[in-house]
Amino acid sequence: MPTTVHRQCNLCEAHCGIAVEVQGTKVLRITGDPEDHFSRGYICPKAAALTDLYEDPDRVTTPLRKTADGGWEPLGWDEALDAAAAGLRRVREQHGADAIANYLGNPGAHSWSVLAFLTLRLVLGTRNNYSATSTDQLPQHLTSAEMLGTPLVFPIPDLERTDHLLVLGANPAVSNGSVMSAPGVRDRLRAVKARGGTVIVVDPRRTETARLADEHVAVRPGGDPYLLLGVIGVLFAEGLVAVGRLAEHVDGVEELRALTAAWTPQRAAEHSGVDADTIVRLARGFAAAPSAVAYGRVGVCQTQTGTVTHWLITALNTLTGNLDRPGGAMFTTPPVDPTPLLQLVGKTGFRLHRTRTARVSGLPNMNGEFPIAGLADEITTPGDGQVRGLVVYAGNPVLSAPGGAALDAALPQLDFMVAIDQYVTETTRHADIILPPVSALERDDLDFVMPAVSVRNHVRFSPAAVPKRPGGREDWQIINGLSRRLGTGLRRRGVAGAVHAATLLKLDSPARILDLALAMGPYGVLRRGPLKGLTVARVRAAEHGIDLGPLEPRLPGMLTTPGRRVQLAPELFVEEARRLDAQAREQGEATADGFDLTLIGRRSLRSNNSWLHNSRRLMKGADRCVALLHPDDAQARGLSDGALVRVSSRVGAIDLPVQVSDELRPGVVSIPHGFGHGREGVGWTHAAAKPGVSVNDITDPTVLDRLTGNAAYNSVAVRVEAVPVDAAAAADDAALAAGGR
Ligand SMILES: Nc1nc2c(c(=O)[nH]1)N[C@H]1C(S)=C(S)[C@@H](COP(=O)(O)OP(=O)(O)OC[C@H]3O[C@@H](n4cnc5c(=O)[nH]c(N)nc54)[C@H](O)[C@@H]3O)O[C@H]1N2
Ligand SMILES: Nc1nc2c(c(=O)[nH]1)N[C@H]1C(S)=C(S)[C@@H](COP(=O)(O)OP(=O)(O)OC[C@H]3O[C@@H](n4cnc5c(=O)[nH]c(N)nc54)[C@H](O)[C@@H]3O)O[C@H]1N2
Ligand code: SF4
Ligand SMILES: [Mo]
Repeated sequence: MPTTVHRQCNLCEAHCGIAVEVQGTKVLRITGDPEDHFSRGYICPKAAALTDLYEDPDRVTTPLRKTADGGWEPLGWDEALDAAAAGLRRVREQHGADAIANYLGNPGAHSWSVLAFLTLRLVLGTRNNYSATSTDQLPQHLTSAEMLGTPLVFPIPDLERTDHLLVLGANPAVSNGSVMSAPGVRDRLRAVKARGGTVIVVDPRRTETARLADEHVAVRPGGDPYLLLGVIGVLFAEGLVAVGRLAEHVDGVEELRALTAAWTPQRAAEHSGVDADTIVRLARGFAAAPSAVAYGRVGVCQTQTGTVTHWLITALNTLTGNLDRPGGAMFTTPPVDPTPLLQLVGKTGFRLHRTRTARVSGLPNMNGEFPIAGLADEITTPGDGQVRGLVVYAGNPVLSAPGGAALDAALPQLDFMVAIDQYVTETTRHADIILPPVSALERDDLDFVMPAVSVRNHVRFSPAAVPKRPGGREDWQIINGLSRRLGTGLRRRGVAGAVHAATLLKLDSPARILDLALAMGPYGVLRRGPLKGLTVARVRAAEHGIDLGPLEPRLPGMLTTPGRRVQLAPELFVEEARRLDAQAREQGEATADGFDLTLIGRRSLRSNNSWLHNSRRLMKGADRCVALLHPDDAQARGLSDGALVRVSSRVGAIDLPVQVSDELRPGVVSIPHGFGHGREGVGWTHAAAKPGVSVNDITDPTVLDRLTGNAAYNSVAVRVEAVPVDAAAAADDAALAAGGR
C-alpha cells in the first residue's frame, strides 16, 4: 500500500513542506504539502529531483578507497572509517594538528548532522577550519557582530507585512529567498504589490525578480555602497531621518550624517551608475512608506565592499525607523537559539580576529574559520603549519571556491584527504577515502537553521520517507564514527575539550543535542508561555510543522553590544567607507591588461550550486552554462548570439557560448557557477555529458570583500573575445566526443 510521508525538501533555504508518496523503498511521487504551515503547498521543480538523487545509479552507496592506479575499491564501514582515521592521525603525528584542514559545504546547513561535524572539529583541534560561509554570507555575520553584538542573528525582511521592499543583489524569484526563508516567494512579492506596496530591485541584470517588481535599477556591479551613501545622504539632507521607537538605543546617527554629507546624489550617481534623480526618488519613497525594508544578499556580499554594503543596508533600515518594526527588517524567535546551541557543541569565539590571520594569505579569522580563498596556498606553500590533510564534508570547493582551478591543482599535493559525500565530484575525486551518507529522503531531520532566518517563526520535523538501504549510514553516524576513532591522540584542547567532545559523542544523535537546545530555547520547558515545552518528540508529532507566529519586535533586549545599543557607525566600517572613494576610481575602468568588463553570477531555478546537474529532468532544455553579454558589448567585439567566447581574467580563461541579452547592464558579463563537470574521473555521468565550464576557474582568490575575505565573485575584471576558429573547432570535436552539448 502506498503511504504518504510529510517532511521538507532540504535543497534550498525555502525548505518547502513536501508530501512524499512511497511504497516500500520506491518513491512514487513528490508534491507540495498543502497543509504545511509555512509553505502551504508551494514547491519548485527541484523537489522532484530528490527522487532522482535517491535513485541515481551514480550515487556512491558504499565507502570507497582510492587504488594505486587511481580507481576506487569498495570497503566495509569499519575498514573505511579505520583507514580514514589512520590517515588523518598519521598527518597529525608527523605535522601537528593544524596540518589537517576541514571544509564544510553548503548542504551542511540543511541537515542536523552539521552538529556532528562541529564535534569533529573539536576533536581535530585545528585552526584550519573553512566553509562555504566565506563564499556567501560572511559580510552579513560581520555586520551583525559590529552593529548588534552577535554575528549569529540577521535582520530578516518582514515580507508578510511590508509596504516597500528594496532588494539589492538578490534574485529570490529564482533562489527562493536566502537569509530570508520564504517558500513561494514569487507569490509573496506579488502580494506586496497587491496590497498597494512597492517592490524595487537593484541589480546589474533585469532578473526574474526585477520583472516582478515595480522598478528595476540597473546598478553598476559594486556600485551599491555609493548608491546607499547617496540615499542616506538624501535622508539627512531632506530631514527624512526618523529612527522612531529605537531612538534611545541607537548610537552613531551623527557620524553617519557626517559621513554621508559628502555623498551628494550627483557624486553617488557617478560611482554607482544610477542617476541622481533615481537616488533621490529611492530615498524619498523608502522614507515615505508606512513600513519599508532594504534587503541584500549574495549579489552584494560577493563584492569587495560586501560588508560595507550590508552595514549601509541595516543603517538605512534603522534610520527610517524600520529596524525591528513590523513590515521592516525584523528578527526571528527561533525554537533553537543559535548562540547557546553552538556553545553546546563546543564552538566559541564568534567574532572577527584581524590579528589571528591565515599563515599564507594573511586573511582574518572569523567565527573560528579562515576564508576558503586562502586554502590552496596553505596546501602548496611549504613551511611550518603547511596543510597536508583535509576533510571535506558536503562541499565541492573545486567548483565553488574563488580560484577553484588552483585548489583543483593543489589537492593532489595533500598527503591524505577524506570526503564525506554521495558523489565522486570534482573535489572528492582527489580523496583517498570517500564516506557516502544515505540520501536526504532516507534520513530523519529537524531543521534548526532556517527557522532562524525565516519570514515567519516555525519549526518542522522531517521523518525519513523511505528506509535506509542495508548498510546505509547518515552523515552524523559516519562523522561520529570518525571522531570516535580519532579521539585518542588528536585532541589538543586540553582536558575540557576532550571531556566536551566525549560528552557529545556519548549523546550521539543530533536529536538528543537538539532536545537540550530546544529546552534552553524560547519555547523550551524552562520558559513560560503557551508554547512552552517544545521537544523533538512534540515537533515530530506535528506532521505539517508548527507555526510559531509572525516575527516579533526583539530590540533592544536581544542586543549584546555594550549598553545594548545598535551601533550605526562602527569604527571599522567608517574607516572602510572613507576608503571607498579611492576604490571607486579603481573600479569600472579598464586596467592595463585590458580586462574591461565586470563578471557577475547567475542562478537558475532548475539547479542548485554544483550538484543537481546529474538529474535528467532538471537538465532538460537549452544549455545554461552560457555567458550573457549586452548587445553593445557583443557588437563591439564582433560577437553574435551563440558564438564561442573566451572569458579571461588575471588567473585564467574559460571558453563558453555567449548569449546576447539586453537584460544586462553594458560592461557586465554574467556566468553561472557550479558547472565544469568535464574533469577527469568525475562520477556524475549525465552532468559530465553536458559539462559546461567552471566560472571559478577565472574568479580571483585575491579579489575579496576587504573586511572579511569573503569571495568577491562579482568584482572580478574580465575580458571577452571570440575564440579563434581553430580552437572553436577543437572544442566542438571535444564536445561531440563527450556526447554532444
Ligand atoms: N534555484 C536555486 N536556488 C538557490 C541556489 C541555486 O543555486 N539555485 N543557491 C542557494 C544559495 S547557496 C544561496 S547563497 C542563495 C542565494 O540567493 P540570492 O542572493 O537571491 O542569489 P542570486 O540568484 O545569485 O542573486 C544575486 C543577484 O545579485 C546580482 N548582482 C551581482 N552583482 C551585483 C552587485 O554588485 N550589486 C547588485 N545590487 N546586484 C548584483 C546578480 O545579478 C543576481 O541577480 O540561493 C540559494 N538558492
Ligand atoms: N562564482 C560563484 N561561485 C559561487 C557562488 C556564486 O554565486 N558565484 N556561490 C557561492 C555560495 S553562496 C555557496 S553556498 C557555495 C556552495 O559551495 P559548496 O558547498 O562547496 O558546493 P556545493 O555545490 O553546494 O556542493 C555540495 C556538495 O555536497 C554534496 N552533498 C549534498 N547533500 C549532501 C549531504 O546530505 N551530505 C553530504 N555529506 N554531502 C552532500 C553534494 O554531492 C556536493 O558534492 O558556492 C559558492 N560559489
Ligand atoms: S524552493 Fe524548491 S528546492 Fe527550495 S526547498 Fe522548495 S521545493 Fe525544495
Ligand atoms: Mo550559498
